[in-house]
Amino acid sequence: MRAEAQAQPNIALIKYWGKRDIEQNLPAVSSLSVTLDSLWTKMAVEFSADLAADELVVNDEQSADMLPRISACLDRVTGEGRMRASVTSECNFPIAAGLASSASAFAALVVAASKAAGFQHDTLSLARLAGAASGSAARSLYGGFVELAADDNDIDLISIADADSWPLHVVVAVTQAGRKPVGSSEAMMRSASSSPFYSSWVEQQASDLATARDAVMEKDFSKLAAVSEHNCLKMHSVMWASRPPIVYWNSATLSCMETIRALQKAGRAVFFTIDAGPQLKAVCLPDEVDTVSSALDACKGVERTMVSGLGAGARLLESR
Ligand code: 2P0
Repeated sequence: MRAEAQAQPNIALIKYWGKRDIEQNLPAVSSLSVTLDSLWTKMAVEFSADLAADELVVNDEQSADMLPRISACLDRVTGEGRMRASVTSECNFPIAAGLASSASAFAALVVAASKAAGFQHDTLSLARLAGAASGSAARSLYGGFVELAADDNDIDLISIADADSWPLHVVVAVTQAGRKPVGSSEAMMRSASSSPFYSSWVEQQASDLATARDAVMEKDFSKLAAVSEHNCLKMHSVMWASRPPIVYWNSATLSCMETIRALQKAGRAVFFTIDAGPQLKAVCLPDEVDTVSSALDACKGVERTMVSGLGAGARLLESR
């Protein structure tokens, strides 16, 4: 009746931006991500006949705003008519700030809920359940380099390379840890309905994905860097050209980009990516971590940096 699971966020190198089906939360484009190891969310789920309503505690505080999405996700995992649940979450990094906290949260939630309710879902089924709650969460069920294929009626997932097959590191520069002004779902819908660049974005995604997949297979850092930065900037161009525009960056985000450009000019193996928030994520080879962290720490407006290697997919911690 009680189970606890852990999942780590993932960072998309080829981005998910846009929905094919809003009701089922199916992505309009395929994506490719890396699962992190040192940032994590733990979720404990306990079903009880004594509860009158679902409860959610995040980092020791009641959290009413996320509860409807959590309850809907539990309904999908167990079917309706379930017992009410007490859900307790712990997260070691800023929430709803463009750091993929919903990805690790829903990935951990489906694993814990499935076990607590006595189901034996396979990983793909769990990924689809997580993806229905938050598109990027499906990828956190898997470790290492993960590809999410957006097919006509559902999603498919595959870990294309293990975390230890190519030990890339991610340095996250936190430029503003507060909650983002526009949620991803709303921003994606606005992009699809008003950005003149949206259809080109969708059309070009298969080609970017193929290039990135080849780069991972060949461990070709320059190739992965070029396609990832281009894909990221295209996604943000779609947003900037929406009406009203969606601009997640701040001036520190731009300073961080300039810092990465300077490191690249100096021959360092590093590239950047930016999601639905003002934080910059620098992806680099292990030898470059100290240099990249120090350079980003020195950027005006950077509150802190966090370093992570690549890690495993969501997993059960305990159940009883
Ligand atoms: C991604 N992002 O691929 C992209 C890049 C943000 C920018 O997936 O609406 O929370 O819940 O399915 O997964 C963030 O959006 O969106 C996201 P929903 P989600 O990581």
